[in-house]
Amino acid sequence: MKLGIIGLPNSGKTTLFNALTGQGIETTAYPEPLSSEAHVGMVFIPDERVDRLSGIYQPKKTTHADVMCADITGFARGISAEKGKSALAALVWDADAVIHVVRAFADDSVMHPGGALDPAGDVAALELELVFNDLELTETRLERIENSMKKGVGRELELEKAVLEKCRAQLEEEKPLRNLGLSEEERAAIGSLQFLSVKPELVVVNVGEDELDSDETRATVAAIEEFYQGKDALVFALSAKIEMELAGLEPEEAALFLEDLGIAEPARNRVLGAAYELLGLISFLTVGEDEVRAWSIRRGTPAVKAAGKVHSDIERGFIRAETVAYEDFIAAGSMAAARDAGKVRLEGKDYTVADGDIINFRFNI
Ligand SMILES: Nc1nc2c(ncn2[C@@H]2O[C@H](COP(=O)(O)OP(=O)(O)O)[C@@H](O)[C@H]2O)c(=O)[nH]1
Ligand SMILES: [Mg+2]
Repeated sequence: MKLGIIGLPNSGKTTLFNALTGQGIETTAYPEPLSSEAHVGMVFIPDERVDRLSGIYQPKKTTHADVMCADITGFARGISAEKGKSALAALVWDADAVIHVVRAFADDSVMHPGGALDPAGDVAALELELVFNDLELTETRLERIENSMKKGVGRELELEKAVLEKCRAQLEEEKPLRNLGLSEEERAAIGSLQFLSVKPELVVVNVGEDELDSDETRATVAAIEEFYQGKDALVFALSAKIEMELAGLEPEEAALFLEDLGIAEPARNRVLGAAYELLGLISFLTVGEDEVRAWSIRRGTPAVKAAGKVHSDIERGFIRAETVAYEDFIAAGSMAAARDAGKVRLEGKDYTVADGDIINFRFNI
């Protein structure tokens, strides 16, 4: 699973990347040169449950769930026309979801590629690049399908053709595909095409540190929310600069800094929680004296596949998943008490793992 950070130059992508990954990549007040090299890092997903279980078990090792994150450089207005769709697609194609950073901080020392602050306009401009990419892709594919059908082959492509026509109409109106709200079946029909404007998006409105809670910020967020219509997209306001500073502080210092700013917790936690959800991921937990750990799986994953995350031998030799919901475990106070209360279930291969399940896999090889 991979998150890609996109945005116009100087919107604060690298700053946010540093805040999320704890890395210290150089940020620049001038647009970075166009390059296909993304900065890549792992992001740990904050999870209070892991911290609490770790407090209870005092394991040798505590491991949070993680996802890969890439700071993608090279986006600019007009890039789809200038560099062509393959260049654009190459930048983002392997991201499962996108964090789209929008500049809303005023700072004369940081060049603004559009000349002046215009967060909603910038959002529309970048989405338009994705839309152009997808429109070209749609037209090329439709032409192919129509040619095949003229020759009397490709009847199985009827559904794909119908979905593509729907997509074309949407894209011609310069609207992203994610707003279409395609069904699972429709998505599957066009699944082989690398559409960009269909990827789920977390839009981060990067505001100045004194604008975190202002009317102007709320108005900007509302305008951008209207653009996305809540379909596979969430909009947050934060200050990437503050988040990056916070990420570099010791916990006590960070707490003081937050107090100074009048913020309850770093936006990082909310952003990552939301990103995790957009990726369609949930966590199950394993506990013990050696390790307390969160594992990410796609929502809907059966127990036997979840076992495979831990080890392929456990998947192969799967017998049962001894499962207790995190809340039940905490309410009972210990594994023994949870068992006495009848809260520890023995689940089979096909059991759909739920977020927060604490699982002990029984297996035999
Ligand atoms: N004042 C202010 N400056 C910021 C903020 N976020 C980023 N910057 C500055 O904007 C410039 C561009 O940031 P960078 O993360 O390199 O942008 P990128 O081109 O999107 O990767 C740098 O000088 C940052 O220090 C912010 O929230 N407030
Ligand atoms: Mg950058």
